Amino acid sequence: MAGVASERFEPLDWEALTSEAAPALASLAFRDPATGPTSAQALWRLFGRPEGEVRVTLYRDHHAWCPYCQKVWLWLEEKQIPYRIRKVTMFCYGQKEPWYTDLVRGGMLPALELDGRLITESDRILEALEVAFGPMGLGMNSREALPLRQLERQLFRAWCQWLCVPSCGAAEEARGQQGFDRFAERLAIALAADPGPFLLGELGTVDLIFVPYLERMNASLAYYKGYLLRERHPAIDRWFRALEQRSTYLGTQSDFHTHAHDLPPQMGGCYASGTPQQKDLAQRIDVGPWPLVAPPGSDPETSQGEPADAATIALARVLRHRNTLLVRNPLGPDGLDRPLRCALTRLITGQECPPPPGSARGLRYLRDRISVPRDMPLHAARLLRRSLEATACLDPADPSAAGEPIPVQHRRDQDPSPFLAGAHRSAGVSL
Ligand SMILES: N[C@@H](CCC(=O)N[C@@H](CS)C(=O)NCC(=O)O)C(=O)O
Repeated sequence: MAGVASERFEPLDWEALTSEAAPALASLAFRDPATGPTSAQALWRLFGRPEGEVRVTLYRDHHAWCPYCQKVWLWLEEKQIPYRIRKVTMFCYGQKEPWYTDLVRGGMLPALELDGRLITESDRILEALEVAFGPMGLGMNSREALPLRQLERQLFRAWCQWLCVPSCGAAEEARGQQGFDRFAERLAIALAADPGPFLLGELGTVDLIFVPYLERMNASLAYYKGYLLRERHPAIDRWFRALEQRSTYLGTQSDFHTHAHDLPPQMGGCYASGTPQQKDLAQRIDVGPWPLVAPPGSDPETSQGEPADAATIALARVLRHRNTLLVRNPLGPDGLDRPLRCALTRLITGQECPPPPGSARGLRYLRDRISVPRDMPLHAARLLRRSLEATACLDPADPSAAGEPIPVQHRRDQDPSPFLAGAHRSAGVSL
């Protein structure tokens, strides 16, 4: 047995890893981005219609970080309107494409072209879509929807007031929370007024208007305040659970880690309460383990279990960008090649595979930059982060070495241009 204990487990080579990923690659190819389930990588969504019938182009951001884009994106997916997607860089993570600033002065997102007419401002876009293709549910300008849209803005302001204004201690934090809970409770009452899980009966535009910021509130308040929105407001949890039954929402849904780190530059800062519960939850969101709340409590991030193909999907997505990931990493291609194969071997086989000394910071750099849904779905990202972290912990030289910190003023570490240039091109897919 002594011989076995001292044996070093060799990582799989790239060829073996590629064949491990074959089933996921085949299933991802089978799920044609133009016609399959909602996917952040798609550049066309045809829903079985010919390209010639496409009347709509949606301009949205590369990383799926823009909340105003998400509601338009979801609307088109729910209504199955054939559309083309053109992706644009946000100021916080790179250089805005000049063709886009030529089209939209100021470069704000989203924008949408409908029958050749350019429309900006997400609510104007939704109105134009409702006119062209019919309302979803009661319609966003119905008498019933208008007060709910107002409530969405009130909740948004209360969230900003709590999250984005530095507080001078526990009393002010408590006031921030009370201000937020007041409007969250109103939403819960509106949700409870109807027997179904959605506002105003069936899923409608007004629900979609709530989606982007409720998702971001859920994530950011957990990370920065240790506050669990879904646990605190069961009607809101029921609404999320119903959304999580829909492949449309799952295709656009992000996770706590992504939002915790994409919001600060977009919001001009997010402030942590610093309580023990907050610190503990933030640490878990960054490093795991998942689920974030141990059973029997329910997972505050998702009601969906882990799909059987989550690990191979994560592997397939890394392989797609392997060269750029190696070049962009602080360890460089030679430094990261073996540690990354160790982490991917662990992801696929479960086998611990110690990386060479000095690898931990490169593995953690990558762990911290997996973005959901841009790169892969939530469960695949959890498994990949877990394997990267577990492999970093086996670094024989410095197992606790941190990766480069995630910037908070900007996210130029997430500049998409090298990935766009470096990806093996496949039709209809970006990143
Ligand atoms: N009121 C606008 C707000 C749009 C907005 O704030 N867009 C942000 C992204 S979330 C933007 O494009 N900022 C410029 C950038 O980040 O590049 C709408 O509803 O469409």
